[in-house]
This record gives sequence, C-alpha cells and structure tokens, in this order.
Amino acid sequence: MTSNIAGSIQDLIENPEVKKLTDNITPELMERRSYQPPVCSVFSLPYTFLKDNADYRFDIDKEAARQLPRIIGNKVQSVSGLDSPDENFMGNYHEKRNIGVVFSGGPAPGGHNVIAGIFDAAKKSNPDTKLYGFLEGPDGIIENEAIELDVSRVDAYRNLGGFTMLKTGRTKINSAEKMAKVKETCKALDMDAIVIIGGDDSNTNAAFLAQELFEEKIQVIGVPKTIDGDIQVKDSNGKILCAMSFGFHTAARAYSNDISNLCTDGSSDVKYWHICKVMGRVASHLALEVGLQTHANITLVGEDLADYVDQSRIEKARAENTVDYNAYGMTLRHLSRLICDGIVRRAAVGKNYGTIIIPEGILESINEIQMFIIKLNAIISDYNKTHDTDFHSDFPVLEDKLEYLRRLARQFRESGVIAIWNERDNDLFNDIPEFFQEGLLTERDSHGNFQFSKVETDRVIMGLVMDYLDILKEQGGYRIGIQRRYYRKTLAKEGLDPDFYGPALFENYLQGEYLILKESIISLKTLKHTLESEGCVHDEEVPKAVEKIYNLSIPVFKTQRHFYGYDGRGNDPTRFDCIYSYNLGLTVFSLIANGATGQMAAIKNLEHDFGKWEPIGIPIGPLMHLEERKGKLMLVLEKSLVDLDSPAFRIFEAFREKWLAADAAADNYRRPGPVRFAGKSEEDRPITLVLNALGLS
Ligand code: FBP
Repeated sequence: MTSNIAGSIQDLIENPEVKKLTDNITPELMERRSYQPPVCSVFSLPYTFLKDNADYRFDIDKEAARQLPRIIGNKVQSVSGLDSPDENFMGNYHEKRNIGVVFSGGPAPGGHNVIAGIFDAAKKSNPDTKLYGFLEGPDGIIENEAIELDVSRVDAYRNLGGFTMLKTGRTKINSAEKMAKVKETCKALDMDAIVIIGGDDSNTNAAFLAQELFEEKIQVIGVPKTIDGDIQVKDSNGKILCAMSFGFHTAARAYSNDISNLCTDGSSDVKYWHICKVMGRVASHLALEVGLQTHANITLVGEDLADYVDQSRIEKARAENTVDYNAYGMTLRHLSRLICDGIVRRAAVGKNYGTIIIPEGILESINEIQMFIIKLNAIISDYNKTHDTDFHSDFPVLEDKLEYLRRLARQFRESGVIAIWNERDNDLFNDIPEFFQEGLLTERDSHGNFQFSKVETDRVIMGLVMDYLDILKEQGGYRIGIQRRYYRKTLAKEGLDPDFYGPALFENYLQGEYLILKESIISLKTLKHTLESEGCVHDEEVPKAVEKIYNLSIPVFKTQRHFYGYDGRGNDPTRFDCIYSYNLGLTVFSLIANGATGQMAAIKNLEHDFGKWEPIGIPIGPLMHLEERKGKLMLVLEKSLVDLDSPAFRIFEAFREKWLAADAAADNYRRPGPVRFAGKSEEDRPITLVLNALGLS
C-alpha cells in the first residue's frame, strides 16, 4: 500500500504548522501564564503592617488552650498598607529570609498562584530571600526534599491548575519523631518560615507546627485550600472572616459545565437519568453550588437529610407514650423513596429522564451508615491499640474482616457483656451489598477520615431506588404520562374513537394534559381484561394502537453514572480563584514580614466586589475543637457544613420544586458554560457566596 503523505514523516514533523499543532504550549496556556491578577488596595503601597482587630471573639476549647499555649492568644489581624515606615520597621521588613512552602492534601485550583504571590512579594522585599518548595506534601518537610523556586519555575505555573509544581501528599506530622525530623530540616535550610497550603487537617498541622517551632522562632502560616469549600471561618458571633477556601469556585464551575451538558443531552435523547456524584467528602457545599449553577432536577444536600425529622413517627410515638429515636435523621430507604417520588412524578408528565446530583459524602448524613462508620472506626482503632498492629494488614480481604466482626458479635452473645458490635449490627451489616461493606471497611486516610471517594455512594443509593421503582412499576404506580394529543392522534390513525377507549384506559381521562394508565393495568393480559370488563373489546384482540399506548406507558428506568471529582480538582482556575489565591500569597508574605505565626492567611469580604476585599490573618488555635478520629478524640479544625438557614440554601430550597420540573412545561436547566479565562463568561464568584451576601445585607 502506498502512503498519501507527501515527503517523509520526518519532514512533516519539522513543518512549522505541525510543530505548532503538536506543541504543549497552547494560546490559552500563554495567556494564563502572562496574566497578572489585580491586587487588593493595601498591596499597592510599598509596605504592609498588621493591626490586631478586637471586633472578633472566639470560644476557646480548653484542650486547644492546653495543647497550643503559644498561639492560642493570637488575635485576628488586619493587613494594612503603609507608605513610609521608620528605619527599624523597614529593616525587619526587608530582612533576607528563607521561606518554605508546601502543598498538603488534595489539589485545588489556585495553589500555584499562592506560591506566585508569596514569591513576588518576598523577592520584591528582598531579592536575596529564598523560597523553597517542599516536594510531595508534608513528607517533603520531614525528609528534607525541597527545591529552591526561581522565577522561571514560578512563571511556568502562574494561573494554572493542579499542584504540579511541587506535587502534594496527605502525611500528618503527628508524632514526636516526625516533628524532630521537621526541626532537622528547618535547621538544615535555616528556615525562617513555613507556609502550609492545605485544608482543615493541614491547617491543624500548621497550628501544631507553629506551637512546636515557636521557640526556634520559625513562623508557620496556613492557607485555606480545598475544593470541598468546608473551610469557612466565622467568629463566635457569626461574623464572617473567610467565606470560602480557594479552589471551590473552579471545581464547582467545572462540574457545573459538565453536568449542564448532561442536562442538555438527557433532555435531547430523553432516555437516561444521569446520576452525578460530586466530590465533597463531608460537606455538600459543592453539590449545592452545582445545583444552583445547573438547576439539575434533583440535588441532594447531606446536611438537609441529616436534619430531617419524621413528624408522623413522632406523633405515633407520642400517642403511644414513647419516644421514637429513629424519627430523627433520614434512613437510606427513606432517601430512596424521596428520589423515586421525583422520578415517578416526572415520568407522569412524560419525562422519563433527568439529572440527579449526589454529594460524595452523603452517606455520612444517613443515620444507619453514620452509626456503622463510628462503630467500625472504634473497632479498628481498638484492635490496633490492643494488638499494636494494623487491622487492615492483619485482615487484608473482606471475608477476614467480616469474620472478625462475626467473632465480636459471638463474644457479645456468649459473654452477655454490652459490646460495640452485637448480632443485630452483624445482621444489618450483612444486609448491605458486598461492595458497600468493603467500602465501609476501607482504610481511613492518614487523618482518620472515612474515604468517601472510594465508595460507590451513588451505586448504593441508586440500587435501592431501582428496587423500589420495580415495586412501584408492578403496582402500577410508576407510569409514563401520555400526551393527550398524541393518544388521540394514535388512535384516530387506526380509525378508533379515543373517547371510547380513554375512560377505560386512563385514571385521569377527563382532566390533564398527560394521561396516566390505570393502576390495575400492569401487563398486556390485564390490559385486555380491563378493556373487556369495560365493554371496549369482546372476543377480539386489543387494537394495535391501544397496545402501542400501553407499551409507551410502561417505563424503562435507565441510568448513566458519572463521578465529578478529580477532573474538577485539576481544572485551571477561574479568574476568581486566580485573583483570590494570588492575593492570599501576598497576604502570607505580609504576615511573615510582620512576625506572625499560627495564623491562617485569608481575605475578608470575598462575598463582595473585589474593591471590598480585605487581607487578614486568622488565628488557627482558637478555631480548633475536639473531634473523633480513628476512634480517638483529637484536636482538629472544625469543618464548616452547609448552613440550612443560609440564604443560599433557603433559595435553593424555594426553587427545588421548580427545578424538578414535574409538570408539562419545559425543564428549567441553566447553562453556566465552561470555565473561560478571558471575556465576560461566568459569575465572578460562587453563586452561594453572592446569595448569602445578598440575603444577609
Ligand atoms: P482536601 O480536603 O484535602 O482538599 O481534599 C478534598 C477531596 O478532593 C475530597 O473532595 C475527596 O473526598 C478527597 O479529596 C479525595 O481524596 P484522595 O485524593 O485521597 O482520593
């Protein structure tokens, strides 16, 4: 066979047009790299200084005060601009420093800009200052794996997503041994300050490091990152200090674009329900934002389900003079019924398709699953402590783990002593599908968090939904509504009188645009039987047109499952995240240059226009509280959950019925469009933030 390619392939590779087309450098990349984010007004002055702000109050946890004495007294600090300070101030400000920076936890778009902000401010203050990047997360500090960052490396990553420049990791610096190694690294590099760009657990790390390195005069600053959006800081009076972590907006916009495309596809092909699991390990901020962005038909919010109270159970128990504790919080079965209700109602108006958004961590909001997670955490931690070994290494396969649980249940039965795992737990656990049992027994991450991204949450929920839909279908309660006009046309085409058959076939023939087949008609046999008993047919066959209407009325429930997680985490940042994270970097340097430690860099008023943004330092110590992790109480930064009283949630709730669109009118999908860097193409900040700001003002 002769090739049609003129000349050799080598010539073609050398062709400038081919070179351009196969190059890694795209016009979008060039544009991103050269974009200079605007800076908050305080940074346009040559210097910044810090002012303690007495407007904020924190209820300090006793344990936090005991474990973090050096930083617990820190206050909120406002970063202010300064034109011409005294000599002494200038001397300190311009000091040559060695600063180390590390990414910790899952990637979040904007991380590179935090580094660019620190780099620009530090080099401007003193070109001899060195910025080191620790590689692959906190392990890089422990193992002294660092690279000095220079302008070409920093420039290559400006306004780009991921944590590629340094990579990341989830190691926790939680032992005296690791802490000693960190100190060795700091000594070897003559460190003045360490910056931890991370989520709640990583900022917890930052607080403990700040405490430990205080004597060595090494400053530690945290930066609030996570796509999950669960680092939102308020003081004890509810005053907002940090409305959102960086990375959230980008991930939400990336997921929203994809999910909105599915809404378009689904409402074109009208045959699938798209089941979209969206990241967010515990809190449902991402799901809520994506719901607001896309108007998907059903968006579940974990916090909402956890808050559910079954009034009918409460009343029944009250009448019987008892208390029904199961009336509080939602069960898996109840949740599946709720979803089915939406599916059935849409089908009744001819829409046997739609989009559902399920937050990754939703199972934590479900009563019985929460109970399993807590019990299994305690059992595994107890096993590790008693045997001084690792549960997962000792019981590598599911069957071994289950056998261990069975043994515990047997011991309980034989000894009669109240135990954490009894036979009832065992029975309930055996009822759940094997892949989910395996998920519940997977290893916790290094911070003791349950790894929801490893569990097929959507499969668990949709399995129950499908089972119940099958039951409804058999009972005649799940039907596709047939448009009256279509019914009449179909029968008329065969020369039949629609009004003759209509009352026998449909339960609502006298009203409504969509006709619903009678519940008793669940097969061709029952169809014939009904028509016979209504006197529509006698010995003859059911007319073909009527059979066609019957077939169209019986739904087939088809799903496509999608996971929106890692893709959005790696997306290039929105303009909001570019500007936000760059200014966070500048704030970090201001905190370092002014001697702060144990503080988290933040921008106040993110929910308002850029002109109102105020860089601040938030004390991390006072934000810490005790939480159960791996069966032990540990001091950690509190995750912020979706506030069900917030304007954003209330507005979402008010639109829920409209977006379900279980009526004859068109769907209400919204097309947010892709994350674009140039041009007016997107909201300039998360919708949740804007709604909250409008609702509170
Ligand atoms: P962070 O809290 O570290 O920002 O990570 C959040 C997250 O993206 C969650 O949404 C998700 O559950 C988890 O990371 C996935 O973790 P992993 O990268 O270990 O699979």
